[in-house]
Amino acid sequence: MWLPCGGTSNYIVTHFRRRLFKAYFRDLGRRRCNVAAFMPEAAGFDGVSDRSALQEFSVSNSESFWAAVARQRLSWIRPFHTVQDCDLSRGEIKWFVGGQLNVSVNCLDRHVHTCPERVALIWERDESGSEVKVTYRELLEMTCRLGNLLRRHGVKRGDCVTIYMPTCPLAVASMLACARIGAAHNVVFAGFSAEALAERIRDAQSGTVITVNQGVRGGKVTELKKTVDTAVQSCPAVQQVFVAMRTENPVAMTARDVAMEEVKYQTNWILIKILMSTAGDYKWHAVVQEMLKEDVVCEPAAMDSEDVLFLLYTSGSTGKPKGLVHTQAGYLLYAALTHRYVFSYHDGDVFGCVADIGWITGHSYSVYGPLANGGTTVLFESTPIYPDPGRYWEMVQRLKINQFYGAPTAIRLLLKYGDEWVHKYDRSTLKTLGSVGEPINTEAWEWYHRVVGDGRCPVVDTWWQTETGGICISPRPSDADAEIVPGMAMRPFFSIKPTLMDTEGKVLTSNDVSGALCIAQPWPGMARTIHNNHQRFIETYCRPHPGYFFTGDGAYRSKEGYYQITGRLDDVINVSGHRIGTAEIEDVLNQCAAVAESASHRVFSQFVQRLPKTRSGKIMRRVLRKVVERDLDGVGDLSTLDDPTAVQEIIQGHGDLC
Ligand code: 6R9
Repeated sequence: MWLPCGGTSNYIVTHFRRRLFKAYFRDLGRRRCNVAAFMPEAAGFDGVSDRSALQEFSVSNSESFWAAVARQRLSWIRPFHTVQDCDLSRGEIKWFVGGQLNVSVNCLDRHVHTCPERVALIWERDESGSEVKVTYRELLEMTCRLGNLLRRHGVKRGDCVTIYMPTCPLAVASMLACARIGAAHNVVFAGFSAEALAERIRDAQSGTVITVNQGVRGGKVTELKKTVDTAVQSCPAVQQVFVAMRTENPVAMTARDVAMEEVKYQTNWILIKILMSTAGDYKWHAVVQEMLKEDVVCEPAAMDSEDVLFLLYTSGSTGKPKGLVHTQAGYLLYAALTHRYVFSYHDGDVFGCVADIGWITGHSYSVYGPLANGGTTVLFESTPIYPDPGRYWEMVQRLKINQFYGAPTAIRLLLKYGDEWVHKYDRSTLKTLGSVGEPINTEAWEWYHRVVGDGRCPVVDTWWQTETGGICISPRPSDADAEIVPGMAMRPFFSIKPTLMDTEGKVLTSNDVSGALCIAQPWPGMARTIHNNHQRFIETYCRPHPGYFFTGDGAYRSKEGYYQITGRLDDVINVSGHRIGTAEIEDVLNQCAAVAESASHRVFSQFVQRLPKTRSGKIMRRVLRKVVERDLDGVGDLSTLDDPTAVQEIIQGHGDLC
C-alpha cells in the first residue's frame, strides 16, 4: 500500500492512513478468520490468509499441512514422531511413522462418546422403501460382537479376512471388526464369479470368509453362499466361512461350516438374522440385547500407522488382478479430509454414495470417510433402475440426501429414460452432486446439473483411483462461487501436485497441453504396495517416470490450468497427428439421441447392442481393442466383466476379423 506523506495537512493524511491501515488489517483478520472457519488447522499456517494460499501452502509444505491435519482429525493411541518417510522412486511410502491408532475407534467410539444416537448408516435395501437405520452406538456394538466372534475363532492381528457380501450394515461391521482386531480385510464384489473370488482369496492368503446365504439386487436373487462353496474348493487355506442371512431361505451347510462349534455358529446366525431381516420399524436393538451372546466390549488393537488396513483387488490390463494395499492412518485421514472438503459435508448431512462396497469408492466414501467424520452415510444395495428409473431420486426424497455421489454410466442411462423420472420427486435437500469412475461427457454433466440438481448444486467430477485411496482432482474445495467447467475434474486436492509428461518423459510446464498424468509428491492416501508383489508396484507406478507416481491416465491442462482427464492412456487415439482421448470422441457420439453410450477405438466402427463393461460400470476398452486386433488370447483378465455375452456378441460381429 502506498500513501503520500507530508505536505500541507499532515493530520488529515495520518488520520486517513490510520483508517486505511485499520481497514486493511480488519480485512486481513476477516480473511484469516474465514480460512480458519473453513479449516481450523489453517490458523496455525504461516501466511495463509485465504483459500488459495491454503492450497499453495498444502503443496509446498505438505508435511506441516498433513501433520496438523492428522493431529486435529484423528484420535491417536500414541502420537507419530515422523510425518513422512517416502521415496517415490523406490516405491517406499510411510506416513505418520511411530504413531499408533485404531481405525474402528476413530470411526465409531469417539462419535459414540459425543452422539451415540446419531444415525451412522442408512441401509437402502434392494426392496425400495424399507430402509434400516443403524446408530453409532448400534454399529459399535455390532462391530465389537463381530470382532469378538472373529477373535474367538482364531482370527489374529495381521490375518486377512475376505468379505463377499452385498452392501449392508453387516458388511460394514465386518470391515470395522477386522480393523478393530488388527486383521486386514479383502472385500470382493459380490457379483464376482467363483473363480474370480477364489483367485482373490488365494492371492490374499485369506483363511476366513464372511458371506451371506443369498444376495438380492434389482429383485434378482444370487446364490452367494454357493459361490463361496465352489470358490473355497480351490482355496485350501480357508478354515472357516461365516454365513449371514440376507433372505429367509436356508442354505446347505458344508462340512467346513458344520465343523464350527454349534454355539458359536448359532451366535453368528442370530446376529445376522436380526440384522438382515430388519424392516423399517423393527426394534432390533431390543432383540440384540436379549439374544446376542457376544460381549459388546471388544478391546481395540493398537495398530501402527503403516500396518495394513485392507487389500482391494483391481484388474490390470494384463496379468492377474493386483491386490492394492492401503494402510491405517494415512488412508483414513485422506478419505476423511476429501469427504469433508470435496463434497462440503457438514455435520447432520446425509451422504448418499451409491457405489458398492466392493469398490474403492464404496470403501472411501460409503464407509471410511463418512464414518471418520461422524457422518450419516447411505448404503445402497440396489440398482439405478429398480424398481424403476426413479429409484435414485425417490430415495433422495425419502432419505433427504444432501450429497449424492454416483457414476457417469448410471447418469447416462437415466438421462435416456427422460426427465419425468427426476421431476416426480423432491430433490430440494441436495447440495452437491458428485461423479466418479469415468470421464463424464458434457451431455450427462449438463443433465445432472440442470435436471437432477435444478441448476443450483455444484457438480463435482472427482478423479481418483483404487491406487490413490481418495479423490485427487475435483472442482471443490474452492470458493463457493469458483467456476466449474462441465466435464472437468479441474483442481488438485490439498497437497496434490499433478504433473503432465510428454511422450519422452519430460515435464510439460506450460498450459493448454496434454500428457501422461503423474503426481509429483506422495500424499497420505496412496496405496503402499501390491500385496506380495512390490516389484510389480514399482514397475507399474514408479518406474515409468522416476520420482513421480504414474497414474496410467492421460490428462489435458487447460489455458486456465484446469485438469481434464482424457481416459486411460492406452485408449488414446491418434487422428491426423492429434492426440484425442476416447472420451472426446464419445462425447460427440453421445449427443446423438440414438446412441445410449459409446466406446470408441481407432478401427472399431461397428454398432453393437451392448458394450463389455466391468461390474462397476467401466467400459472395458482393452477387450474391444483385442477383438479388433484379432488377439483373443491377449484379452487378459476378464474376471471383472459384467456380462460375458456382450463380448461374445462383439466377437461374432467381427467374425471376419477374428
Ligand atoms: C475411483 C475409481 C480408476 C480409473 C482411473 C480413470 C477412471 C475415475 C474418473 C476417471 C475420468 C473421472 N476414472 N474417475 N476418469 N474422470 N472423474 O473409479 O477407481 O475403479 O480404481 O478406477 O477410473 O481411468 O484411472 P478405480
